[in-house]
Order: sequence, then structure tokens, then C-alpha cells
Amino acid sequence: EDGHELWLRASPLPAPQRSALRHQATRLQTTAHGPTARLALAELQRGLARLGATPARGGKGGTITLELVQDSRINDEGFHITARPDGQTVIAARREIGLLYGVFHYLRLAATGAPLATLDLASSPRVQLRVLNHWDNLDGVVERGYSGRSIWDWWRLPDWRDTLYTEYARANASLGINGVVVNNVNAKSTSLTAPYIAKLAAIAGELRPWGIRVYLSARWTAPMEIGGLKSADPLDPAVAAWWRAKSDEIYAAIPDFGGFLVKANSEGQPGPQDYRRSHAEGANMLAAAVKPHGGVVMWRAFVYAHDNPDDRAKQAYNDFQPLDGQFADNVLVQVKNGAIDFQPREPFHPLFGAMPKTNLMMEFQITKEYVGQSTHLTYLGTLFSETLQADTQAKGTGSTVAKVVDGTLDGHRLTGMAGVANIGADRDWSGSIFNQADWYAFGRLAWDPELSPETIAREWAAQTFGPAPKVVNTVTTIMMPSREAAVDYMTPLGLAHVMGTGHHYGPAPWVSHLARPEWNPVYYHKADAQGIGFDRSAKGSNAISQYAPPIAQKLSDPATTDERQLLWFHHLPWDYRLKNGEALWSGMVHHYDAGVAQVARMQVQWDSLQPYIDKERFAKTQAFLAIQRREAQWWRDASIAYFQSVNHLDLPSGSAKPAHDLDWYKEQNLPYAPGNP
Ligand code: BDP
Repeated sequence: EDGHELWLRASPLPAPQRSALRHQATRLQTTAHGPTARLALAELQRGLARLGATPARGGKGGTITLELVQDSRINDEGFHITARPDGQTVIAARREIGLLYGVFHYLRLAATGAPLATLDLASSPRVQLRVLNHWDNLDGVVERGYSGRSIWDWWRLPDWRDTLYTEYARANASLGINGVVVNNVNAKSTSLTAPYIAKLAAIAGELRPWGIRVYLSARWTAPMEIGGLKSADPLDPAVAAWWRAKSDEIYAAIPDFGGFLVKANSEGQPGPQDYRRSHAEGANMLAAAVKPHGGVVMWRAFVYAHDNPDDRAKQAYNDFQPLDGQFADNVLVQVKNGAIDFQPREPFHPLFGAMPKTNLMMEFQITKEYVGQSTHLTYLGTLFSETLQADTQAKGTGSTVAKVVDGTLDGHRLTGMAGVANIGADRDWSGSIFNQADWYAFGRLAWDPELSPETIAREWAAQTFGPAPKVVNTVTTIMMPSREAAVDYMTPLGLAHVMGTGHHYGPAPWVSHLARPEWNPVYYHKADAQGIGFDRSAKGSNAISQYAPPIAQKLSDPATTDERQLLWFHHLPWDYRLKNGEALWSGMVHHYDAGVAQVARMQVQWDSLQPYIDKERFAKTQAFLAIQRREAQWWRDASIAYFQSVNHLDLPSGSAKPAHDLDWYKEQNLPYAPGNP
């Protein structure tokens, strides 16, 4: 039990459920016979066997039938499961992929102990493109990867197709993930050369039966680097012709190629602005190249420029919002959940709700660059859901980010959700057992952004560790507050980006020497003897004006700002009174304390599961929690030592002094931290 089986390991059900399931599933049949339907049937057999319910030969009992139907209650990827008391269960879908998704859902119900005897359940994905973004380099190093090397063995492709590809595809299909961008957004042109297209075609062949398309991150200057052109100007006809020919070449090898993802004019990457063209002009040129083949372009809005003195949090909006309505219909603008960069907590990105005429897709980071990487247990389902449920107020109350993303708010049909993958070649895929839950939660929320993170945690726990209530309850109790604990010990009350330089692991709020102002933690917290926080009100950067008026109004006053985002929006004196009556400084210290205490509780809760969990996964999680406990303390102590050196205030009574002086914390460095670009 090393975690390799993920949430698909399903252990035998308790005896009564097992025999009920066996009775339900005595005969399995399919009326569809394409490759995906065959996989669906095989998955059903395999899943039932793992649950201890292998159909008995010649036994009397019910039948499960996989059947293609015309059903108006579901879309092309949806499924409809009905189970009647006479023992007939039908998993119906319009296309074979729906049968596969339906089988996985049926098995999920079984593994989590749901009743199966009578069912009438129709489900369709609410988001069309449910895509993993691999930040994998061609040399096998994964940018911000904490789970080993890339699973793509480019060197030995296309001849050698590792069995890992099928296992990976199967895990994704079990969640409904239907697209994969295989290479880093900091892209190399090499990915677009003929040998690499052949390699990609081999991967595509492995993923296709599981309903997954491949996409490529495109390097903007590829026409110059591998095409011999003098320019990459999107309005230069030779450039457009090059991309059209390149797209034709890719589609000839991969007829269902998904399209391109582009990081342009961001963090040193080239882009159309180098030619004084807008993001829309760039995106549309590329979109025209893939359009005849049904492809899309996912154009990232993660931009900020070193020569722009404006608040970094405002720059994407400033660049993109004026372009609303100018993007071609096969372009999606891919927006990170928050305006800075995947912090433990960020307010939702102001572009959501502000570009009604554009297909906006969500980008979450599943890999935990800023949230403890592989060792800290910080379940991201709550983070994803918090953003999705945030109300943009764009069209009045209830205009949630989820409704922007699923297209219902503005009537968009082309919709998407991307997650920066946490997958690598480690045996457990994700760097820790609990990091698997973030991959799982991403997939489930991409299918249905309204699912509750607690429901998802319970599902994941039951499938990963078995359905015993003690286990599921305890694991869920550990997971649910875990991300808030990290917010408390890392960035309480709306602080952000105070992590160590480059690797983003561990505390470094004192760093102030880096070349670009917005690379320095001091830029984000602005602590001085008088106070702390980034003033984004009208007196400050006025980033709040990028939100809909009712939200901007609330954010203009610290008293009506959600305290969890207080210092994100306001610079306040150290003695500012929090809602509970305490001064800001003592409130901060209490948050740090609370974060550390919560991790200590998580350790006790996990220890109580020892009798129920297999040895290796138990021990690994236990060891990682010990690291997290130690490092939560480090975060707390280093942060307090630094802020105290700025404000010279005493600690509230009952809070312990940091174990070391500030210089000691400053000297801690991590020269070989993983995942650095
Ligand atoms: C930041 C990462 C950097 C990525 C960048 C991006 O630190 O490695 O290249 O985002 O999203 O989070 O492009």
C-alpha cells in the first residue's frame, strides 16, 4: 500500500453491503462495443471485484446494462443511472464516454456505501473543458513539482509507451477530467517540432479511449525559433500562415488535438505586446489556426510587468478587461483564482464577472507551491470551493464565480476549468497521500462546481482508506480545517506572498532586496512601526474599484471587509480593533498560535487511526504531519520575530516567545528546495 492505487484502490465492502452489491450485479452487459464502452465494462468488472462483489457465475440476481440512448436530461458526456427493484440497473449515456463516467460514478456510490437498489440519477458535467495543466519540462523536471519527475518519458517516446499513461488516464477519467496540457506554460519551441508531435501523438493514443484530449503550451516566438521567420507579430501574414501550417501538421497526427495554452508577456515570456499588439490580437491569430479543426486557445491572464509601478494585483484586469468582446469565440481567457498568485487565501480575481462577453475559464493550482508543497496536509477542496462560491455581484446577488465559470451567468457554451497538476513519477503520484485529495477535488469540482468540499473529502476518504465511519469521519475532520490552519500559521488576516525567495517554501517576510519590487515580501505586507497591510482602497492602489460596486463599497471600509481578507485590502495600525475586540497585533499572534495548535490536533487525530490504516500510508502521513507541526512553529516564530522587530510590541499574555532570534530565522535557507524554475 504505497498510495499508487489512488482513490481507485477500493477495498472489500462490509459483508452485508458486499452481498447486496453482488446480488445487484450478477450479470454485466453492454450494448455498445467501441473501445471506450469496452473499457467501461472492464472497469465495472474490476471495480466490483475490488469491492469484493465479483459476480457469481450463473448466480441469480440483477443485471447491470451499459446502454447508449437518446436522453434529453443529459449532455454528451453525461450519464443516467437507473436501478429498479426488479434488479435491473441501467447505466445509460448518449456517448460511450458517458458510459465510462457512469460506471465510475456507480463504483463511487458503491465504495462510499450509498444505497444502490433504487436509483434515478442523471448527471452531466457543468464545465466543458476539465483540464490538467502539467508544468512539465521536456528534460523531465517539473516546475513547482513536488512528486518526482515528469511522468512523460519524452526521450523514449513514441516507441515506448509507459503503462503509467494508462493508469494516469484511468484516474483522470474516474473524475471526468477530459483534457491534458502536457508541457510547461514556460514553453519551449521544441514541443512543436515534428519529432515531438510524433511523441505527443503516441500519448494521445493512450489517453483517447479514456475521453482525454491532449493540448500543448505554445511558445510565442516558435515561428522565429523553429520556423526561420524574422518576427512573431500576430498581424504579420507569414506568422499567421506558419501557425496555420503548424496546426495542420499537428491535426494530421492527432485529429482530436485540443488546442493551445499560452502564457504571453508574462514573467519574461514573449508575446504579442512585443509587437505592440494586444492579447486579443495574439489569441485570435492562433485561434484562427486551430478553428478549422475544432481546436481552442486558452490564453492566460496571468500578467504583470516589471516596468509597471501599479499594484501587481491590478495589472491583469487593466490589461484584459478592456478587451472584453474582442476575443474570438474559440478563445478562453484563463484566469487564476486570485489576482496575485495561488496564495493560501486570495479574494476572487476581479476579472470574474467583469468580462461578460468573453469565455473565462478558471485556473487553480493543485500543486501546492505556496501551501506547504508535498509535506503539509492542507486540503485544497475548501480553497477551490471558496473561490467558486464567491459572489461577484456582476448581475446582482448570486452571480457566483461558479456561474461565470460554468457559463450560465452570461450564456457561454465554451467553458473550462484548469488545474496545475501535482502529478509526478513518485509511487504515490502526488508527493503525499493527502495531496491526492486535491487532484480528486479538482476533478470533482470541474464536473460540478457546486459540490461541497466536505462531500468530496468524505468520498475521497472512503475510497482511499475504506468506508468505516470512524476512518471517514476522522479523515474528514482532519482535512476540512487544514487549509485554514495553514492560512493561520503562514498568512493570517489577509497577508500574502511572505514565502521564501524562489522556492516559496517557509517564511521570509523580511526579504526586501530582490530586483523587482513585487518579488519582495515587504511589498505585500508593508509593515512598519505604525501598521501593516496593503492599502487597496481609494486612498491606496484602488484595486477595490475593479470589483462590482456593492463589493467595492464594502471593501472600502475595514469594518465591512471580511476579516479573512483584512490586510489584503487595508493598511491598518497595529492597535486597530478586530471584531472580537482585540488589537490587530494580538489578533495576528493568536492566529499564528491557532494554526500551530490545529496541526497538533491533526496529529492526534491521525494517530487515532493507526489500527485502521495500512502501515506505509499511515507512517508516511504521520511523518509528514510531524514535519508540518515543526514547520508551522517555524512559520509562527519567524513571522512573529520579524514583525516584532518592526513594531516593537510585546506578545499578548499566554503566547510564547519565538524559540530563536530573528537572525537565526533569516539564516535558515533551503538551497535545494524542489520545484524551483
Ligand atoms: C507562479 C510560479 C511560476 C509560474 C507562474 C505562472 O511561481 O513558476 O511560471 O506562476 O503561473 O506561480 O506562469
